[in-house]
Amino acid sequence: MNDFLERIYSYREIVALKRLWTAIKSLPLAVLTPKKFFVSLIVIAELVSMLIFQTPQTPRGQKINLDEWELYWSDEFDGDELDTTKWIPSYSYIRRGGIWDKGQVSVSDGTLKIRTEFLENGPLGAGWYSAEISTKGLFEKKYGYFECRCICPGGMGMWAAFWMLSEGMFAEPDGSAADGCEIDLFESGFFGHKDPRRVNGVNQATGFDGYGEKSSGVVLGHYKGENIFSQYNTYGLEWNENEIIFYINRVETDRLTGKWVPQTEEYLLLSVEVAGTDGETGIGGDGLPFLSENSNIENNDPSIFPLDFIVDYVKVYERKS
Ligand SMILES: [Ca+2]
Repeated sequence: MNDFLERIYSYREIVALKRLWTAIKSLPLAVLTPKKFFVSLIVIAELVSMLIFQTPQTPRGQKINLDEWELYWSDEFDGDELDTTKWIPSYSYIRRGGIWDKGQVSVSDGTLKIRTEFLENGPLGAGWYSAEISTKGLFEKKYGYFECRCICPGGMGMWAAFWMLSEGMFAEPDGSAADGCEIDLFESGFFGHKDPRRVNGVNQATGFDGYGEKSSGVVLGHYKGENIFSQYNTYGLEWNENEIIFYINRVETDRLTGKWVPQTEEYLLLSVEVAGTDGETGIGGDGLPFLSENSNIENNDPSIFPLDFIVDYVKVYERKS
């Protein structure tokens, strides 16, 4: 049945269909308990809405218990500048519709801020500036629980992300993530979407074997957070030999096994990207299906800028032995 479904639906729709079937099957038993029955109806309504309108799903999986884990590495951004023993900030270069520059990175009040704004006289001239920071070469790790607590920048045509990458992503394609991959613990891109039901969610995704013809990728889904543009939420990934398990606010959204599980060290990235191409802002773009229809940064009320992606911490845990 899976092969048949895969020809018709994308991964996340198959997951929603399976969850819908499970919820429908549970209805006859749930009817004995009014509360359970009511919850089952809500779950069914949400899944039907996801399948028809692509609305975000509420995370409903297991909760991670951090008592079973110990802190291994962290940055709580307590100083007054970026700790460059942990992070390398991007140097000036054009990234999609904007420009990444380390001047857009600051640390204050216990938080990291990646600022997005239009600069007339930026290092590469006039343009929309934001930034990326990465632990490449400074901190790379295999397996663990990786979590970021942050407030996403609420602007159209831009998105924040907490992600992982490995050099193996760019190696000879081998049909798996074993030699390294990209994992997007979250990408926020729905601000300003014409359908308000889609706004308060993020994408979670992963892919391996580069970004060319042999690349494989999957968008796990579009999942709800709590007012992600004004409140702190946590986005996490549990990674062991057999699985990668995605979380929002420590509740599982989905998991992948087999060829999707990297078996080599990965580094961490935090970034804000501006939609467009070659430094020209624009709507959408290749490989950016999650962006809102209004996704040109120029469509925002100028008074929202400068706009910060605010990160309270990044923490990495190791399972207690
Ligand atoms: Ca590979």
